[in-house]
Amino acid sequence: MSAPAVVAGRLPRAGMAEAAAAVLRRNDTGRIVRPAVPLYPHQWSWDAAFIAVGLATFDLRRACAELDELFRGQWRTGMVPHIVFDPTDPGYFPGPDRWACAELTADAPSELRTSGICQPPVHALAVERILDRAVHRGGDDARHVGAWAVNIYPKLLAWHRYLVDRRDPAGTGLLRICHGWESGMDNSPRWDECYSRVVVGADLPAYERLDTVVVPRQSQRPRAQEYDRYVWLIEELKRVGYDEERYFAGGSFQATDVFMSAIFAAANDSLARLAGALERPQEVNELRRYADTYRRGVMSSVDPHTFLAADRNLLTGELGSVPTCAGFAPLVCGGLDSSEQHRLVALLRSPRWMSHPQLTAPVLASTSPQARGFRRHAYWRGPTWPAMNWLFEQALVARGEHETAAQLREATLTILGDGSFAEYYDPFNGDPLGTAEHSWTAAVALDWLGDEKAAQPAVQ
Ligand code: 9WN
Repeated sequence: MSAPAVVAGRLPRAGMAEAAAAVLRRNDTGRIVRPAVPLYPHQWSWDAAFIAVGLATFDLRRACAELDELFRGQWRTGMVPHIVFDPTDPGYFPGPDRWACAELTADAPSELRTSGICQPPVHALAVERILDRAVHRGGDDARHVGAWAVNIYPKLLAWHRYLVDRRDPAGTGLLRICHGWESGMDNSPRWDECYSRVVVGADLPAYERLDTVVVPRQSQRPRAQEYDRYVWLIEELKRVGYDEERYFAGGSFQATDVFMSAIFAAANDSLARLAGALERPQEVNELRRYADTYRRGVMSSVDPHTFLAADRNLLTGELGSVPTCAGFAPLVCGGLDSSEQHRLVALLRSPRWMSHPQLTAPVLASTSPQARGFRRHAYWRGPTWPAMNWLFEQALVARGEHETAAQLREATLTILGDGSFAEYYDPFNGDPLGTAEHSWTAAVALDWLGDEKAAQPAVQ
């Protein structure tokens, strides 16, 4: 399929779904849909879930296969690694040799190579969304998806149990992370304070970045000093053989992640519904308990002065104070009473966020445009990410905030009308940033534009 012509620099809405599907097809190796070529040539954990949601709009079986492929990389502990490497492509740093997971722990799979950290658990949300579409569509494909769900359910359950057991052994209701990459918002100012305490060892093995070759505008990617810290943390993880307990006993980056915890609460709701459909009452109770625990954890992180949820540096006890989109985590998991929800949505719609006078359209910037550290081009420090807008749009629908959801959806689709399907966008003028033809951007556009819109939002 060739991409439809861009009319006067803007894609007509009708042609956008076709163009987005063409992006996914171009990024498809036949086995995985790469996030972007050549910047991200492997399978990333949370990208794969968004991508599967997009694929489901035109090829349900392919959507299932995408998640199956990701779960082939699942560790014996249940962890779904943040990258499952394509053995044929050496074009990403840090690659499998640098992670050396299988060499250092028997928990990592030996038949394929992965990274040794994880990303937000959006997978159960994606599975439920795919199932909704399948039910809506009916026929053979729906039967296929039904059988597939039975098969993927225990893998999802093992993944959720991993997060509870290893990322929150004290049962606080907040998941802890060992690397900013685990949050999916790598370079967000959420983590500045945590990273400022990471001292890079003199014995950091030399390395060569590949991302800055592909995205030559350095201002759009993390800085060298930041990258050194990211890569150094891998060395720390290697030294403890990727053992979570040993890492959290002394590792130099340790934080609770409110956004990941909120996603986890919502994902447990989704998985509990699937467990119910599969008639597994004990697991329904277990998963509902997790959902409640993590919802409560997120609520306990809400700063009463800013109304936003805050991450905590576990090494200093300090709460994050920079207003980033992650602060709206309570919308993702639900649980606010109506006046609290009203207040949070009013903040979202205010000039600090979606109504900021310089925004080209009312999107959600990764960092508040009014924040001191806001940088409109810098990675996770200001630009808007369509995939995050989609997640929050789904959450707003689930919370009954239809008007704000529609505003966010329409604003994002307007920006996407340039046909670039970029990784992220300058929220002040809609310029595409990072890499073009990013799969999760195309995927969320497809979900929004899907003609058979599933009845339920992905987040419920
Ligand atoms: C590191 C693939 C991934 C996304 C992350 C995004 C970015 C990687 C990088 O790309 O992270 O994992 O090299 O910057 O921050 O959210 O999953 O699209």
